[in-house]
Amino acid sequence: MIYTNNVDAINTRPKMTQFQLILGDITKQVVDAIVNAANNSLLGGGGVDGAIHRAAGPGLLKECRQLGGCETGSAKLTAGYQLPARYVIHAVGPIWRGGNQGEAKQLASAYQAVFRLAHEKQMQSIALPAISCGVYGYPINQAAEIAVKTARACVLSSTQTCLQAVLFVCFNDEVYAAYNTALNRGKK
Ligand code: AR6
Repeated sequence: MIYTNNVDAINTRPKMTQFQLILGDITKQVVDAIVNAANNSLLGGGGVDGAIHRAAGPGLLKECRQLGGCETGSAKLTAGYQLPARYVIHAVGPIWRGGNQGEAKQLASAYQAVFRLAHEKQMQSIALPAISCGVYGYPINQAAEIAVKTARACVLSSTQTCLQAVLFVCFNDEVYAAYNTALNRGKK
């Protein structure tokens, strides 16, 4: 089941960028790009990465093999193949090692890289999972704060953003609650 809750909007003249919170599966989202929580190899894995590769079909792995991997805190773009989304942005977040190994900066950097690519391709809508919050063990409340704060800053700093919708896609209630808190905290 998918619950949509329009939780926030940022006035990025001349258009509004709307932030939406969704409980559901990112592979089903009809947007310009879905974001993958990938690893440095970009050759697939479990979690949301596995789900995206399964839904996209073998063409995605073939293209990923040409990319030469991706550094932590960066992102790379591919086509979406059999997904409803036109593109996949493969972002690599940090593995949680207790919080004193630069994880917060790396996570913010991964989100910034996503927004740079979205801006370059003049995307109107993107869907993001909770990068690093599964296998990589990042505490969800801290990660949600970083995701929301960085997304807001990226949208606000771009004077010509085409982004009209930023979807935070939460796979379970705990993730949803963390994003809900983070989105509400930043509201004035
Ligand atoms: N839609 C939306 N969110 C999902 C979905 C889905 N279909 N499936 C899982 N999630 P994870 P990471 C959520 O582990 O922590 C892979 O093996 C999940 O509940 O996918 O960045 C990669 O290849 C969690 O909240 O990514 C890397 O090796 C969030 O997505 C490694 O895992 C991220 O969990 C990356 O680990």
